[in-house]
Amino acid sequence: MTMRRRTFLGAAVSAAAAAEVAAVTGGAAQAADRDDAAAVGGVVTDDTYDGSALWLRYVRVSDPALLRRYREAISSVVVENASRNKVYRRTQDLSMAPGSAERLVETTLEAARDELVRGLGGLLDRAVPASTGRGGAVPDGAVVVGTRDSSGIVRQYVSAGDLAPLGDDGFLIRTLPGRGRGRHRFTVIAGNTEIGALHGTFAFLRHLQTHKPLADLDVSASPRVKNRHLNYWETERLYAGNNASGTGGLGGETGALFDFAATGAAADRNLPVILDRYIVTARALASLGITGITINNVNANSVYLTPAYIAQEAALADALRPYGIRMALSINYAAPIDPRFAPDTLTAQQLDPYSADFRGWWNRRASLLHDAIPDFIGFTVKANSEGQPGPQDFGYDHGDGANGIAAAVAPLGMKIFWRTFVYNADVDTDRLKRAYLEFGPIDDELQPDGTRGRFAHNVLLQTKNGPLDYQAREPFHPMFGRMENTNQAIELQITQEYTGQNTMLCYLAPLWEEVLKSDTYATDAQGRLLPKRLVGHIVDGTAQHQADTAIVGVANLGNADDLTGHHFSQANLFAFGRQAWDWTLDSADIAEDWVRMTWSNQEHVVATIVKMMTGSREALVSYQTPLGIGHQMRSSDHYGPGPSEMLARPDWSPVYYNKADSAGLGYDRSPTGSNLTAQYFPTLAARYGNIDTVPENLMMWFHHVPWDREMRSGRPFWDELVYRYQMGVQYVTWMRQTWDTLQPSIDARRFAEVRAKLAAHEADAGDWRDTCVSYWKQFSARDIPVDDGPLSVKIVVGGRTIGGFDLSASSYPIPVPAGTSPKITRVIPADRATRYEIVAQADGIPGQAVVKVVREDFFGPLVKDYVFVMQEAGTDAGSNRAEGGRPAEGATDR
Ligand code: BDP
Repeated sequence: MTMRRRTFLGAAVSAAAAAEVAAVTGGAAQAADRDDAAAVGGVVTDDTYDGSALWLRYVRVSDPALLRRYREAISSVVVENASRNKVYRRTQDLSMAPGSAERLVETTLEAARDELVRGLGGLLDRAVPASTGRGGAVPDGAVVVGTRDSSGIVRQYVSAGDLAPLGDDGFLIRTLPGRGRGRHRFTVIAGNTEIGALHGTFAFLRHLQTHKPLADLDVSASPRVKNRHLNYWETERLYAGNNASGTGGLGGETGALFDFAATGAAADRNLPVILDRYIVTARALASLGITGITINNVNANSVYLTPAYIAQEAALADALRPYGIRMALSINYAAPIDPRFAPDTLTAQQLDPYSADFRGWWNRRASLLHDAIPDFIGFTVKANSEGQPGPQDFGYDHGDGANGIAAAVAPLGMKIFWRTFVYNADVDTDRLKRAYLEFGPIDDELQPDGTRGRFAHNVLLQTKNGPLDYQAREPFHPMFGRMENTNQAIELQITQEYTGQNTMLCYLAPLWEEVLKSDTYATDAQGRLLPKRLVGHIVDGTAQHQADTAIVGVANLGNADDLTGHHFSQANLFAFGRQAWDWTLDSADIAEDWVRMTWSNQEHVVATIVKMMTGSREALVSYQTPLGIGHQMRSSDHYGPGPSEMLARPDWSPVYYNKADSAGLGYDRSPTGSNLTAQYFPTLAARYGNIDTVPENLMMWFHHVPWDREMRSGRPFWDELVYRYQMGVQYVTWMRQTWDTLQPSIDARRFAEVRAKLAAHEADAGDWRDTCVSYWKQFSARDIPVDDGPLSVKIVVGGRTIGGFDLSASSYPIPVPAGTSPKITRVIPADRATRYEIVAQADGIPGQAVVKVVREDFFGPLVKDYVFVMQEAGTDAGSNRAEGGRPAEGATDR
């Protein structure tokens, strides 16, 4: 049993094994069916599995009836001319590291074929052989992959007209009746390009991985956004390194995904050697339809432009190319003065973006890249931002700088992704207004030919989703909709810098969905509302018809076994890719697919994990930055709370954002304050500008909120604020407890790893709550609210009703007069929707009772285990008097 599992299940089916099956078996299935259950109860477990296959884990279909149907419908893979269109390969001796499980393919159709052999073999738990399909009828149960060019079968069954609307990247999947008698059927997966067919291959496998019915498939899909791109910051905000501390590397590696300069034991694993994890990444990104990776940090090290590195990059590009993943680099604007390029260097005076010197230099560098990597995408540029050099250092603006480099690389077919994450303090006192003030006028500028907008056609402005910096909640960036004349890219952060890093379970797709589906209320030049005007429409070009479009995710990959540092962070990469392909998708549906592909198809497991995920981001907002307060992160790591921090740079400081004082909390960006609201289109400017109409979840983003302001719940702002912090934590408690219930259904290693993360998550969420609430309390000068919170209860002991429990406390001393029973005779929840259970009673005094209180709130279930410590009344320990004689927050007689 164990041996068989190792051979056939999931990640254990190596590419080499899959290729062997494909090559050796030809048309005849050689392996016997494996009808016996793969594991007890039809649930597949491999208790050592480490997560390294990401969502491409092809485990045996656990539902026996479904497995039977799949096996009836699928018997072989047919790929004609799989080896004909060899992709360009620069590195002659490209090779996998010794002992690798993955293998290099030379064509995209080989990648598709191998994936099907591996995937179907795992899912069906029997060999599904591949053939070249020459001659004769299409076999019953065949899965045929190709283009009209590569495949006679595709040509015969799929018309050019059917494929035309799918573009270069899209695909269709159809179940077709064979020619002949009986219920003969087969499946065709086709694209206009081999990459399209590969995308379809992964979509087909996903269909099976998520246990969807196979009969009469007729699916087609194509992406809404042209460039679906990762930015990989190899040195920064890396939470997935194999070092236990989470950020570094071991054994000479840096912890980054790609090894360029590893030392010691890992030195022989540097590129051009290809490691398994690069191919797993390529396959995983192809499964999402990702089109490119900028492989180095935006605070760019120019070493990536040196010949030695370019040779390594070429090898990586060679390995990624069959999967449709192209490469780009981040550059430093002033690279031409870097002595590492001597003798080909410029002086600072020559960094004039209009000069032939400057453009010539960039053209020469880009040409080196182009020679090595003919499909090189171009450059990502962070300029005049956080200390990076840029055109403003030499008397020019962002338009001049972007266009200078863009002109240099345009003849090579390359693009420039120019980041708008700039916040020069001279521009405005409100950091959030600065980017638009710098970029807006360039976009509006009248050109000599009568058109507007100075940015070149091969420039995309890359703008973070919000005007601050990847916070767990921000309003969308006001530039979306305001940059009618410029290509735009939205930049999302997949790596969880501000959202719990590799400790907290925070599913980010709801955040991105919220942004992409936000109504900009953008208008045309006559002030009429655009018919399509959600942020997603702006990004995909349907609102304002920009020629080029992009969605960019700052990736979270490293060399950890699970590649992302937290098993649930894999979901964020998955969701990013799915939303980049189609931003209209529902984040809960994406979560469901991921759970089925990654954990289990058992319905209760799916429902439970999806529920955990979908509320997790709102919970994090709640215990970190509720009601629209921005950036309260500890500056040292952006993980923990730092509400009292004031740094040398005000706009890096939590106090700059919270503006806490005795009147209230929050940053006034309304017309009475910084007037950021005026950067939004009129409908939103009015809505956000007025404290009575601003959504409560953005209230402190735009207003300084008085402590006593009445909130929609009827509570004063202060009470609501404290309850929000508490609710966020109690959601994490619910997640932790709920995960424990899944133990029988989850493989042991991953179960334990997630369990440990959730325990740390809960403790750290509590730290956020306590640090922030106690700091705000110094300004509000109000008591911690008790008794009417979402999880508040009173208890009756010995005929006395006792309440006043601060939800943040971990236990509550209850004074019990001598001779009285310590039993809780009643529990009185503040709200009727709240359920409770007395889990334990005290047997005597001293003793302990536990009451579990549960309710569903707006972002999910909340749980609080009240631990009551019954103590003899009158003793010191049981006196429950706080300083000043006021009843303690823990136990008040009512
Ligand atoms: C901030 C990160 C910093 C990045 C910067 C950026 O803390 O590491 O360099 O964003 O996007 O959030 O340029």
